Amino acid sequence: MQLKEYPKYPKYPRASTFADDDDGQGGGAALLERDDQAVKRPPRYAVYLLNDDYTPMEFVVAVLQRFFNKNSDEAVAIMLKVHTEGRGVCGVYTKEIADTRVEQVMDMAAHFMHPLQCVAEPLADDN
Ligand code: TYC
Repeated sequence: MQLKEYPKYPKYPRASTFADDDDGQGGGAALLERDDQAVKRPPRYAVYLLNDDYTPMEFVVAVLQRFFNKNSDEAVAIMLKVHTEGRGVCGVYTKEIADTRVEQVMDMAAHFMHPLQCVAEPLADDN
């Protein structure tokens, strides 16, 4: 079904007030004339796996599937990237979720006594 765009009604701006809404209105911040208090996306964190010489490849693939929702092809590709390049991104999350993923990976690695390392790093400001 092809719907016409409904007329704009600035009195009640749409809930999202991010600067890059792409609605041709310059974002809710301008609309509300509150540039200084513009809503920003929360900072995001990339979670990385680091290579080592001892953790079995199968374990790394299992971790990527379990905690980062990768299918087996994606998991193998990321594991091989880490294996050959030293590190690779498993996912990008808000701080709490990134920290939780790191904790889960480190916990499972310790349980199986593998030296696998997982770290979270802030992405360059993407707001
Ligand atoms: N280098 C490991 C091996 O050869 C495999 C490996 C891949 C380990 C990725 C850690 O994050 C890692 N068994």
